[in-house]
Amino acid sequence: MANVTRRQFLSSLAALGASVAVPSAWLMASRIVQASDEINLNPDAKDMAGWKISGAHWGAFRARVEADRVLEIKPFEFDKHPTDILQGTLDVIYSPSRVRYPMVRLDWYRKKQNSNRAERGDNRFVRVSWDEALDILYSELERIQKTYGPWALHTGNVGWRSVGQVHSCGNHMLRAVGMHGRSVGTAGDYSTGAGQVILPYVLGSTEVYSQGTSWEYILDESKVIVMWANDPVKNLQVGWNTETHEAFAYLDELKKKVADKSIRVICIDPVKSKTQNFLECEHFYVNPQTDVALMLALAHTLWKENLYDKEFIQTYTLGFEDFLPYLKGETEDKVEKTPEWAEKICGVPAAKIRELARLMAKNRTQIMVGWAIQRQEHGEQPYWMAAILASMLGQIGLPGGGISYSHHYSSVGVSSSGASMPGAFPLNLDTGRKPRYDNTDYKGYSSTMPVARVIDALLEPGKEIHFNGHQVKLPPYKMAIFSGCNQWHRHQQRNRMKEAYLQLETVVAVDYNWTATCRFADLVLPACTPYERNDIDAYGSYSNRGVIAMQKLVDPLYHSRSDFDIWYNFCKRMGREEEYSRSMNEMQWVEYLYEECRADNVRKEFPMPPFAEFWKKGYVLFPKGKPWVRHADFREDPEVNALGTPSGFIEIYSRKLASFNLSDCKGHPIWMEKTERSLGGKGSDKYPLWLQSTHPDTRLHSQTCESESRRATYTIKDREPVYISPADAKKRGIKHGDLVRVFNDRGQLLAGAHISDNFPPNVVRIHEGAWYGPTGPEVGALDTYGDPNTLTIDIRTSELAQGPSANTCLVEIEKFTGRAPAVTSFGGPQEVTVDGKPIPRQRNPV
Ligand SMILES: Nc1nc2c(c(=O)[nH]1)N[C@H]1C(S)=C(S)[C@@H](COP(=O)(O)OP(=O)(O)OC[C@H]3O[C@@H](n4cnc5c(=O)[nH]c(N)nc54)[C@H](O)[C@@H]3O)O[C@H]1N2
Ligand SMILES: Nc1nc2c(c(=O)[nH]1)N[C@H]1C(S)=C(S)[C@@H](COP(=O)(O)OP(=O)(O)OC[C@H]3O[C@@H](n4cnc5c(=O)[nH]c(N)nc54)[C@H](O)[C@@H]3O)O[C@H]1N2
Ligand SMILES: [Mo]
Repeated sequence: MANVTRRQFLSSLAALGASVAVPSAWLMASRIVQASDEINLNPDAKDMAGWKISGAHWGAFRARVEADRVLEIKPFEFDKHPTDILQGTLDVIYSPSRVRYPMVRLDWYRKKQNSNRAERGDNRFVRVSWDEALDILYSELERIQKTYGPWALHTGNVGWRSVGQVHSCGNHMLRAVGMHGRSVGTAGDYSTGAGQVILPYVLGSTEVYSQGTSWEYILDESKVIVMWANDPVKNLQVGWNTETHEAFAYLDELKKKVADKSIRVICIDPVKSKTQNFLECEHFYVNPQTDVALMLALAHTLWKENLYDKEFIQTYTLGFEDFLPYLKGETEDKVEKTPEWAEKICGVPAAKIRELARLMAKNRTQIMVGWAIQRQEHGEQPYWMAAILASMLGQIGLPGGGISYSHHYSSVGVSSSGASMPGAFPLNLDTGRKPRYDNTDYKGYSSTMPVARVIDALLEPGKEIHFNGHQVKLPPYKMAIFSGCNQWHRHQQRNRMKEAYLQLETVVAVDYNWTATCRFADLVLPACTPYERNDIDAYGSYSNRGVIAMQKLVDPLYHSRSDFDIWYNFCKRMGREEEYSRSMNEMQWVEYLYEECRADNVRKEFPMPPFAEFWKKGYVLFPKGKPWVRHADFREDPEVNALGTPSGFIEIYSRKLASFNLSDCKGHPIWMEKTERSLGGKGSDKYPLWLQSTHPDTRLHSQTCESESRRATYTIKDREPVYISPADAKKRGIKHGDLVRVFNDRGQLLAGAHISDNFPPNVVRIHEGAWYGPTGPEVGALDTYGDPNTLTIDIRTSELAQGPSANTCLVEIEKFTGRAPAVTSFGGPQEVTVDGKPIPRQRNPV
């Protein structure tokens, strides 16, 4: 997936899905949705005449703007299930943590690449002009290419940059830097590192980014829905493109069906999730990180009680007979995977395991797997094992049955309209001209590395690792550029990162927020927010429900500039700015992407109005697509509609994977003990509490954490909450609202104790995305706010996928009794003169 953005990846899959899903007769009858058809104008809508429109991962919205100031933001009239996250949007613009000016780290300003790197993170920066900043950036890239070569520059940037296709900031950075010279890119992402690698071997596609069976079918046909490590009510608040929140209408329906007992929903999760509380459905507790054992015991029951679908196994799968001996205890480990065996590991009584197996076999059962169980050590195994379980149930390809790995993401399950969505500003050099430094000599190092192994590359340069069937030699890069991702939020194990960063000569961050990634950079460039520029975006990531205008609300604040502007001016230093922009400005690009999309849709009989009309109105909506069943075509004819696996069938045993001969991913899924596991597992004597760092209910990762008004709704003593069970709190003398220290051998942080019945003993949670705020730059410094990646472990999921393992983490918690240091995460840099004298930062000098 190197150099393929998630959107491109999605649109190619969506296109595939659409061609299967949408019969042409229906296409012929299509039309634009009229406001009166589908928009229940909400009561506020009539007051919103003249308000501007824009979009975000957390939904489309209207903004009241007066005298170049955004005064109010309300959900777009179409959005019937807006999220509270939207309330953070105003503060995104006016946050005290904005990057205001181009800034250079004090010691780097003085000594350039020979700076004292251990000072990184002390947050002292010198303000420079845009000209000086871009000259510095340009000459650094010249130096890197001349002194080293393309292996020395890291540009891996797959992250949750804002929506908007013209200003897709990663594309701008890659295109501009790519005109200058080559660099090291990354493969995969932090979301589904393990899942997207294992599932193509098993089911023939990543599945995690695939459109899933439509909710209509699920609501009509499913009798049992198993939400396995899955919290859609929390996670559907955001989407990869501007989110429509249409999936919530179906979740409302599901709630009714749970109440009238026509569908049983079972949430298999150590924690009582937001979804389980919302649906008021059944909670099925499992010990953390032990799902594979539970799945094996379910499979064992299906086999032992002859409940599995032999015909399905025979017709659609390969290798069951190679897997069965492991289940029966006839392989090396000599352990039969009985419910009694599993009970000791997963904590679920054997009788309850049998009961669940029978329930799933006797009813139309839809399994929906979330992603957190593959964001842990051996995360490939539960994904593969869940596919085997679903194969044994024999319902894959039936409406309301089978398995899905994506129904908690970006409104998957809301059917696709079939319309085309706007393309993006091109990331690749497409002009036929070569980069200024056309050096392809990577000195034997790989030009692409798995994204979660970027810190390994600094600490173990030149190490050869396996990655998805080939060898990767980790490049000892000297310079890194980050844009549209927050590396010092997303990556694991802060103190290890600090040590690794000592290897870096120069670090550049482009952001609108003064995140920890900026704090630990040498050169910081102020991007403007998406609300300070014009753009266009898809409305709905998979539903392709429409096209949204992102109308500039206000001019860029302070000295910030759009990413387009930044890199256009960078390209001037090579005299290639017109080639970069194709001689089109921002608004011309918006119109160009719209017209391209419109031409496509005219061919598909989805008429769209002329650009000026669209821009004035602010959106185009398309009719909802036809319901669809995932894998139905495969079920209908497995020869003609073969899967993308080596054999074309579901691979219960994979010869290909077995041939890689890996220590931690074999020819079929197996149960493996973890490096760290609670409840008697390794390390639990010293650190008994399992820390899960799930995705925040109140934010998108680190985005909107900068909003003071939003933080006020969830922080405790100004710190990120750590959720803890009443029993664990009591044992430690901790009361709700106490300041606590959470620690292990990797780090320590302050957090606010939030005692909750949703959490069982030995399980605690800190949401990912909490801004890292160390007391100082040194290794081991206390994090004052509560970033869970201060504590997580930076190990691979396996040799196969090399994904991140954030959810393999043990900690201890104690009441904090000392004098609490102030939170250092927010409010920007400490500006200093070139002599190091502090310059006070005004609170909001717009
Ligand atoms: N412990 C733990 N860690 C995790 C996870 C976990 O479950 N547990 N989850 C992982 C997952 S799944 C993911 S996807 C990652 C997310 O990691 P990231 O994608 O890095 O997270 P974000 O906080 O969304 O960071 C996006 C950054 O881009 C900036 N940005 C937004 N718009 C623009 C723009 O237009 N221009 C520029 N220049 N910058 C912009 C934002 O201000 C923000 O700093 O985190 C991973 N990390
Ligand atoms: N509001 C909001 N929504 C988001 C995001 C966000 O930041 N905020 N981020 C988006 C992104 S980039 C991604 S990748 C997805 C993430 O989607 P996921 O990775 O699926 O989400 P998480 O919230 O990390 O975890 C989901 C559930 O898994 C459970 N779980 C964790 N470990 C285990 C385990 O060992 N066994 C079992 N059975 N359950 C376990 C957790 O308790 C939680 O209820 O969410 C997306 N949606
Ligand atoms: Mo993600």
